[in-house]
Amino acid sequence: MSTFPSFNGSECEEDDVEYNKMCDKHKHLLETLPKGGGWMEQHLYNYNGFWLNEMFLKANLLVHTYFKPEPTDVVLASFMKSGTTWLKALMFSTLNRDRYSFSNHYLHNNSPQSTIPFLEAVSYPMTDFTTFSAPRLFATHFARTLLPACMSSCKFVYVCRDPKDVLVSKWHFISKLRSKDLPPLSFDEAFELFCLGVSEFGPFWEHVLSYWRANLESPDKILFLRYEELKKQPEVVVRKLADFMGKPITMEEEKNGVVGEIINLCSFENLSNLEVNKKGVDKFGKLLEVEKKGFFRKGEIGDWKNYLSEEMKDRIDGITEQKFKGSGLICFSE
Ligand code: PAP
Repeated sequence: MSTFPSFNGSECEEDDVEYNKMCDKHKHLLETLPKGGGWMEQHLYNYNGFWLNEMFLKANLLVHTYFKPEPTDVVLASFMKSGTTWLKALMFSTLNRDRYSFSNHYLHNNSPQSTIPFLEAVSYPMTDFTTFSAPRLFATHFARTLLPACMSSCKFVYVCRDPKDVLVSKWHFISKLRSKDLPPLSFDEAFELFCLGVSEFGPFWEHVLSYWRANLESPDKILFLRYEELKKQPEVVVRKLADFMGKPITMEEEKNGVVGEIINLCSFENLSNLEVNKKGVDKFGKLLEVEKKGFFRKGEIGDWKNYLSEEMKDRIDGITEQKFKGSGLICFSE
């Protein structure tokens, strides 16, 4: 039994009728869905209110067709660049704290990305996730409403972040992944697209709201976190994560400083300085490779101040205020 995957699918018949039907649907959707300007590729497609590229649209159909959730699953959900890498490391090391010593840890030799598989990275035939031990951990950037309804039996950890920092982080990240056939995406263009909601997995605000509404409906099923609170009070969040994943920190562990060990192991300073995270690539499915160091940039709150004019800041804050109005969600005030 393994907690983390090899990401390889098992063999199955080539003429899988269901798969072919799904591919036809994918093709039809690409021909008919509304298109918007892509960050990585030329186009994004608006699927049920959210913008996906061709690969992520296919992954979404695969998840709907083949993914079989378990009530014990814990899914880390986030909009891109909101703290996923950090949460992957924290959730994995919190859940598996009896399995690895902090002086010789899995994360010393393996990237955080390898700990929890992304649902967006699934391909056909799908990995046999039934071999994973419970609770299985998954990650996703899909909005809650794009996931199968039967996943309401799972638990979700949702992490959100100030959209201004998300935009800056995403622009840096995507600039490196952008197709060489396209001209570079200027920050001004990225800003405009982001404000219009045209952004992989976006609109940002609807994404946050999709999980916030689910959180209001079933508070025991969703742990709603903010990158900023994690930066300010990591120990509070680690204890919450441990409780939520069904493995509370014991008195003995508190005495032994386990919470501090987890925080230090997963800190930006520690992870970004490990050799394993400085070289090579993380592979996501068959089509996407990302340089490991690309997941670590500054890891700060408020870097947007170096990129956004006062007018740009006011525009994003205005959209946030208007979209979150009446939802109970607190805006990002930094
Ligand atoms: P993803 O959507 O591609 O998975 P994600 O991990 O959500 O990316 O976000 C990356 C951001 O988290 C980067 O922010 P920045 O561009 O503003 O610097 C990255 O630096 C930051 N990050 C990664 N690991 C950590 C960490 N351990 N602590 C704090 N921030 C981190």
